[in-house]
Amino acid sequence: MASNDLKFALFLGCVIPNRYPFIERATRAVAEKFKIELIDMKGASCCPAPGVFRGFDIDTWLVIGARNIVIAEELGVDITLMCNGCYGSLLEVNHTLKHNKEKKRMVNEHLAKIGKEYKGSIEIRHIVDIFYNDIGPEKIRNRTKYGRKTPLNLNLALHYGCHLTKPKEIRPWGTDVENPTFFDELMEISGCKSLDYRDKNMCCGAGGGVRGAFKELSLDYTREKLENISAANADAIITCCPFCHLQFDLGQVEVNNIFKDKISAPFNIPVLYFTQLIGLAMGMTPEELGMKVSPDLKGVPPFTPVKPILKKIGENA
Ligand code: 9S8
Ligand code: 9S8
Ligand code: COM
Repeated sequence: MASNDLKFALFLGCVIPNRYPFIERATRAVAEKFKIELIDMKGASCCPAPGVFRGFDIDTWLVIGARNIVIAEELGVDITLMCNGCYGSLLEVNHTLKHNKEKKRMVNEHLAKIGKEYKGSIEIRHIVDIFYNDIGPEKIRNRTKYGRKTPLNLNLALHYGCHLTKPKEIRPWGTDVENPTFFDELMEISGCKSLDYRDKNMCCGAGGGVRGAFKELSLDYTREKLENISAANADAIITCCPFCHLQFDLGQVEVNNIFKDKISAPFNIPVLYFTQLIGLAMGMTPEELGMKVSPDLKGVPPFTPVKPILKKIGENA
């Protein structure tokens, strides 16, 4: 069977295991339904984050990235991942090392100290790429058609995020990355509509080390995005990157505090990772998709409640 074709090493990155484990939960649960086999990467580290490490020292970024890629090379499978930043780093490290002999030699000199060698034998694939190009929107729509008694019928504000689409030359999305539609196509399932909203392709504000270094500035971007998203009357924000997810989810609470004099009313827009939406459309339960939190647990995500969505689609909130 073709199940073997969809076999990948799953690169987790830092934000999902540390801050948003439900993204992994939901993605694994939905991947299983589509017979995507995900293999753990023992010993994987930070990718390292493109907006941070690459900004300081390119060679360090290349060596750490290569070390992660080698883990999957040894497993003999391509890498898939759930974060745009990890995608940006590993994809671009891999591309650089496949094309630059000098850098490859430098990297392998370092890796030799731990008995490893970068070969350049695998590809790096965002999980959106797997769902869009390997499985395809039509198959997903077919699988979701009979998943629920009633369609979801939600108005969605999608956020692509910067590193998903750019630089376009080494990404699988075609040429028009200023107005991409692949993620919209993927999410228009179960009666859902992907809304046009002002400056849809603007950064969430978090990336490039901005959240770490200039929190208020980064949240001002988020405020602007939230204003545009709420003007479009979105029922939910859909992400494909845990860092964007954090910035919209936790960041929404922060925006409501920091900018309370600048905004007309506090925002309260549920944020879903895209595999959670696919799962809901397929009739999977909120529990299976990591959408239920015990009321006794404090300080765990989501910080902006997803209850309004669950209520709206008739799930027990
Ligand atoms: S790893 Fe460390 S900080 Fe992060 S999540 Fe995504 S980018 Fe890669
Ligand atoms: S975090 Fe995720 S991909 Fe980035 S740089 Fe601009 S947008 Fe949000
Ligand atoms: C954003 C990653 S997803 S980084 O902050 O640009 O490194």
